[in-house]
Amino acid sequence: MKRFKKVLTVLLAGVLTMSLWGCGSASKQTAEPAAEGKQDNAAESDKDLIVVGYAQVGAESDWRTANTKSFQTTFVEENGYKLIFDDAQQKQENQIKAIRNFIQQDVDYIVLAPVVETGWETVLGEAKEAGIPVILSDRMIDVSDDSLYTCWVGGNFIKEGEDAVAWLNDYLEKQGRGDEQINIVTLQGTIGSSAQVGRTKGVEDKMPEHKNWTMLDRQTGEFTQSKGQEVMESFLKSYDDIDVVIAENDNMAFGAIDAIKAAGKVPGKDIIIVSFDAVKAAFEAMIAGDMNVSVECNPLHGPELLKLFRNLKKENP
Ligand code: GZL
Repeated sequence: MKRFKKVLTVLLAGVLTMSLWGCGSASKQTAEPAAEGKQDNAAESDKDLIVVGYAQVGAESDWRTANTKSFQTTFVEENGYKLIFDDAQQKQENQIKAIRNFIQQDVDYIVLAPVVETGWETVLGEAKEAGIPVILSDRMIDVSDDSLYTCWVGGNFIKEGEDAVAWLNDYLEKQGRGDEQINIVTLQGTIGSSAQVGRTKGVEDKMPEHKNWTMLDRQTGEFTQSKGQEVMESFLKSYDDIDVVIAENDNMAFGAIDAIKAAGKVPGKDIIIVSFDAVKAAFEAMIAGDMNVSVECNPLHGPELLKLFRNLKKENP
C-alpha cells in the first residue's frame, strides 16, 4: 500500500473553471426541450430538440476521447438535445468549415473547442450575425471583441504549470537533490493552444525561483504519443544528461517513456516524468513506476455546459 501511495501522485489542480462571459446573447431556441428523462407521447422529433453543433479539436489523446464522450453522453434526446459532432483532426480550417456548416443548418448553439487561440474573428462574426450563441469548451480564444462568444468552460492551465513546478521542487527536496543541477526538457502541446500557452507559462514563470534548474530544450509533440516519442528520441540524442521531462499531456509522456526505455534508461528513476491530464493510463504508468506525477485536468465538460445552457435559457426565455 505504501508503494502505491508513494508512486500515485496526482495533483488535483485542474479544477474546472466555469466563466460566464457576457451571457447576454439570447439563445435562439424558444421551445422548452422535452422534460428530462420523460418521453412525450408522440415520438421525439427533431423540432422539439435543441440542436447543438459541436466543433471538437480531434481525437489526439485519451483526454480528448473522454472529453468527446462527456458531450456525446450528455447532449442526448432524452435530455432534449440533438448533437451534431465534427472532428477537425487538429486543423483550424476544419473547425472553421464545421462552424460555417452549423450556421447553414441554423443550429441553436455552437460549441467550439478551439484548437488554437487566434484566427476566430471572421467565422465567429458570421455566427454572431446569424444570431447563434457560441460556447467555448476547454481551450480559450484570443479575440478583442468578447461578444463573439457567450461563455467558456475550461481549465486553469497556468496554475497547472505552476503546480507541476511545485511538485517537482518538493520531490527533488525529498530526494536530497534540492541543490543539484537539474536539466529539464519540455514536450509542448500544440503551439498556440491555450493548454500549451498556459502550461508553458506556468512553468517558465517559476523557473527563476530555481537557479539550479536549466531548461535544455522545448519542442512540440502536438499532444500525440507518436510525436512525443519522436521528439524525445531527438532530445536523448542531443543531450546525455536529462534529469526531467515535462510533458504537457499524458500521451506525449507515454511516447517519452517508450523512447527512454529504448535508449536503455529507466523512466521515473533515471529521468523524472512530469505530465498533465491524469487519464487512466497515467495512473497505470505511475503504479508501474514509469511516471512520477500527472497534474489533473478535468475533461468532463458536458454536464457543465448542460447547466450553462439551462442558465442561458432562464436568462433568455
Ligand atoms: C486540456 C486540453 C489538452 C489536453 C490534451 O484542457 O486542451 O488537449 O491536455 C488534449 O490531452 O490534446
